[in-house]
Amino acid sequence: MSFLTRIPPGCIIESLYPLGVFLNSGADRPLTHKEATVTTTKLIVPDMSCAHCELTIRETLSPLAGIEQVTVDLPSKSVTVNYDPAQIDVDQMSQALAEESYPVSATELVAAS
Ligand SMILES: [Cu+2]
Repeated sequence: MSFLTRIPPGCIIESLYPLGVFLNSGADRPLTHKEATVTTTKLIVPDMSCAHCELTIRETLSPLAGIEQVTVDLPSKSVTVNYDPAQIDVDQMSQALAEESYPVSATELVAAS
């Protein structure tokens, strides 16, 4: 948590993570403004039903350019993605998942950059 003290007051990063999601928690370096241009969106994927689905979804999204982090939650059938909006958008993620037979039924912006 010590890195928090290095974020200047009023830095945009504070408004980025209203849900307490810290991308680089544990990283032994200060967050920069460049790294802060990360958007978080939740994708609802109703067809995921087991750990295998979870793995497929993670392996589909993770390699895409601009994807920073993929967190799959099976019980809520949601995929929380941290990404650089300059490199990839939600439509591209949805399309990649649809091609793997995991269509996205809804999306919810969690935090914009
Ligand atoms: Cu499955």
